[in-house]
Amino acid sequence: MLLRDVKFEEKWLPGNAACPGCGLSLGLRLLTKAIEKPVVVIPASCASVVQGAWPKSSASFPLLNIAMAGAGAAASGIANAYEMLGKEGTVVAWAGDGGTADIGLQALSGAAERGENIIFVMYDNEAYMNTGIQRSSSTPHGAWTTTTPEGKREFKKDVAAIMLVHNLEYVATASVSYPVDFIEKLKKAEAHKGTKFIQLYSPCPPGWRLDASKTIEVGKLAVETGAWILYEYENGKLTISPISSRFREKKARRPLIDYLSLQGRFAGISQQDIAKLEAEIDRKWEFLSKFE
Ligand SMILES: Cc1ncc(C[n+]2csc(CCOP(=O)(O)OP(=O)(O)O)c2C)c(N)n1
Ligand code: SF4
Ligand SMILES: [Mg+2]
Repeated sequence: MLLRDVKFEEKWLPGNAACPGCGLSLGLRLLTKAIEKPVVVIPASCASVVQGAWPKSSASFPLLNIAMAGAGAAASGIANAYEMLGKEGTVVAWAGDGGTADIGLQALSGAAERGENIIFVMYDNEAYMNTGIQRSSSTPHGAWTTTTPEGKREFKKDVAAIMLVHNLEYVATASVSYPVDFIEKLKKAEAHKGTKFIQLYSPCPPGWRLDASKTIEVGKLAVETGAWILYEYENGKLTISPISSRFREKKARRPLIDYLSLQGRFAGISQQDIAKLEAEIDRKWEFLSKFE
């Protein structure tokens, strides 16, 4: 698929309340270009706010806003109801990193264990943005948030890896900086049975202290430095996506500082913490290679 093959029709309408350069808003737009009949469940997050209030909502598709912990459970119920009623629709849980990695992990794991027929997208902006940029378990080591003023001490929780061991038919990582790759992964996910999981890199300019014009650039740098690895796990086999496979060798990657220096949230990071982040990137590549 090429970018020119992506359909022009817009179902996530412009004029919504997202900040300029918002990754999750771009992600939702791409979702509606990949999935013909999306039925979307959104737990409390920026995604519940930026859509606006009915009847002036930007979402021209069925959408249910629910409590923060329950995306996996609500999506399960809707998927079963659609099946029983013989209604057509692809049920997608669209949850932030807080609503997935922390509050919401239990409902997601339960849905996966039951094999509910849903696509769960964790749009990962690496903090609780809607309530004022608090750290989540998905915030990277060294990043400033309002609750980690000197940089987060812990490392990012790897939710996609947690989903890998749920033995799902399809697990993938994607990025709003690579729209065709994300759309193709959504289409693949839709074709599989049971619970499918995609972790989507979604920059948040205010939360990352990033210039709003740099959303796509920072996502590309994340991939080119090896910090965000695009891959898919399909029927028991993990494949590094072609975009990321060019950066498998360490010497092919750009220096991590190119990625960090674009974002004010890393402005105070020490050399020692940069070295720890680099080591974590190497560990992640090594970890994924075990599933190939
Ligand atoms: C159980 C519960 N705890 C806290 C909140 C308050 N709350 C609403 S949105 C939000 C942030 C969600 O973060 P995330 O899921 O990462 O989405 P983002 O805002 O970053 O898009 C929080 C903490 C809530 N609604 N429910
Ligand atoms: S705060 Fe961040 S995630 Fe929330 S609407 Fe603005 S850019 Fe998007
Ligand atoms: Mg978040």
